[in-house]
Amino acid sequence: MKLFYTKSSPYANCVRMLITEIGIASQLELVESHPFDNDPEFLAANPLGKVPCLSENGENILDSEVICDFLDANFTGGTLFNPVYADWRLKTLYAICTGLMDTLVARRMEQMRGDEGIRSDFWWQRFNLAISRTLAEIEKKLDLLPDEFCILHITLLSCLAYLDFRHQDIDWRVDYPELANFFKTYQTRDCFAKNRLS
Ligand SMILES: N[C@@H](CCC(=O)N[C@@H](CS)C(=O)NCC(=O)O)C(=O)O
Repeated sequence: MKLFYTKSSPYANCVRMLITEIGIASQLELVESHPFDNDPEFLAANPLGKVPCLSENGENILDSEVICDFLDANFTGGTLFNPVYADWRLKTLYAICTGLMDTLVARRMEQMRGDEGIRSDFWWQRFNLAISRTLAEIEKKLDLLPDEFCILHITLLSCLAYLDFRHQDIDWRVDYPELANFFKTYQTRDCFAKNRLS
């Protein structure tokens, strides 16, 4: 199995963390492929031109959520997803976390547009408000997280790490101390420590 990824992608980071968590690194070939390089093999695997993408026996699997679900189902019988699939509240919390990741990446793209002098104040403001509302909502719902480590932990860890990596102007630890505690608790876990964003 071949995984196209970048070290800077929070989506790919979820997949990398899951691979470490379930101990299947030796079964995957990791191919670092920056989407902007438009590598033909990568574009043939994912016409959307986005990482991550998993290729397996001529079959391409995307996006990050589907890849994580596929690997978890095939190698653990669903240990990391089952607790979420069993509870609609957790499914919703998972959707909120993946939605937060989308907004954080959209804010990053807006930063890059800023480098071209075309940042939109309207969207910048809108993303900022969505991010603060969503972090507050996740903090309120942290108690819902199952004791057993699952895909929700991975996704939330990846969001918080991405905040530190690309959005250092957002002082989330001050405004959301429970999220800071969560991060502190899990940042030493192997799957996180071995897959830093860079
Ligand atoms: N929904 C996708 C999103 C993937 C995504 O947007 N990846 C970004 C990197 S963080 C990307 O490859 N962007 C390149 C582009 O949009 O052209 C997933 O969960 O995998």
